[in-house]
Amino acid sequence: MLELYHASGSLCSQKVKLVLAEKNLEWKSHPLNLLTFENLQPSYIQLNSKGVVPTLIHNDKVITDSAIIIRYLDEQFLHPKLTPAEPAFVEKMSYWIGLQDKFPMVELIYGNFRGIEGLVLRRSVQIKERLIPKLMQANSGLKEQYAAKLKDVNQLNSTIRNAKEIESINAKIEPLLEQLDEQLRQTDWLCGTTYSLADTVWTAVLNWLDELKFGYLWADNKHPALRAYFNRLKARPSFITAIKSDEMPLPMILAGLRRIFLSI
Ligand SMILES: N[C@@H](CCC(=O)N[C@@H](CS)C(=O)NCC(=O)O)C(=O)O
Repeated sequence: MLELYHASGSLCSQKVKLVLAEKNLEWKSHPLNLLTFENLQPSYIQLNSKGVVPTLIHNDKVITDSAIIIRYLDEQFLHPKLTPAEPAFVEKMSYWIGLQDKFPMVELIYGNFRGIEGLVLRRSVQIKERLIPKLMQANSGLKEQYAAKLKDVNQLNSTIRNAKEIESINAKIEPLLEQLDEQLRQTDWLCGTTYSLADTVWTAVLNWLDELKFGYLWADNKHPALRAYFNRLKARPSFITAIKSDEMPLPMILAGLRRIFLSI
């Protein structure tokens, strides 16, 4: 039995959901509401010390971090294999996953989201800065974990409030897309002729960039190979299952809005 702690719309959860869908695996869903800070509750911190989604449970084993989870799933569930057979392509897959992992997507999302969603996300970070010290005080056994979380949250808040830093993160998107485009002019998928874990990771990222209105970077005649690739990714059934149907249920949205704006 596979169990996944995840959140609707979360980039890192989507990477795992894509792999589960590609492999047609059944899983038990434990949705967390990040807007009511369920991920910061002591019971979840005990499972995932960083208080982030996703977390996978398989045969009583707890696995955290999306890059580790997707590799684990590919090792445990062989059909279809999402790691290329040739060592050179395996190396390439690690390169593409690592490149994405190093890119500050959280800062990019929190710094660029416009409208009400952006406001909600940025307010949630400020609320976390006040909430975590209280949780730390009430749960002395988890002091270290909450202290580390608070540091991360303070860092995130300082980055997203700094327009220059967000601008400099944004300026790194196009060179990244150019790298992808160059590869995709040579091969259909990032690691050759077959779809791999690298493609699942970049599906979630490109979709988020599109949501954040960076899709113009591969529109028109810019990066045509990347544009065709994104269309191929969107045509896969896994995209519908893991991303298009990944909407936050209304009661969760309302609970989140109440928490963020009315502190209830
Ligand atoms: N490196 C981790 C990052 C996980 C992560 O940052 N998850 C975000 C959602 S995409 C989260 O849980 N944010 C809530 C929070 O930090 O409070 C992974 O890939 O699993």
